[in-house]
Amino acid sequence: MIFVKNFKSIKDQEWSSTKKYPGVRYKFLIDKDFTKSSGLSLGVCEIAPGGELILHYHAPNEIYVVNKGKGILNKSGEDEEIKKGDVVFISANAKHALRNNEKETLEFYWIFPTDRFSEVTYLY
Ligand code: 7BC
Ligand code: NI
Repeated sequence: MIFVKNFKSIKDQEWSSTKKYPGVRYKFLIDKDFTKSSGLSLGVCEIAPGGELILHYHAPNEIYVVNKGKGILNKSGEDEEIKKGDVVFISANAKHALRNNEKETLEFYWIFPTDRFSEVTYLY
């Protein structure tokens, strides 16, 4: 089974957010809760200036693809600036965080090797 989905097609999907991550909002593009997909899932996340996806870890590996802006990636205690065009591999249970200290919104895609985002257990 193959399908193509455009970012514009999620215009109608409400942004999700959580109090844990101030200034962070996200939508789901390829995700078994929304699409006839399995094995992999992908969503898009925006971090507003001053916002932060706080330090966390989870059992599945994760990939980030930075699409807009710049951010500071915390790699289990070591900071590295990431920017548009960068891709990041985060191994299982590696602690990571991402904050936006810039004036421009940071946008990135995340990918999990799971059917859906909702099955990823976030630990802190
Ligand atoms: O963007 C979100 C929303 C909570 O999650 C993906 C980023 C991550 O590191 O797990
Ligand atoms: Ni993560």
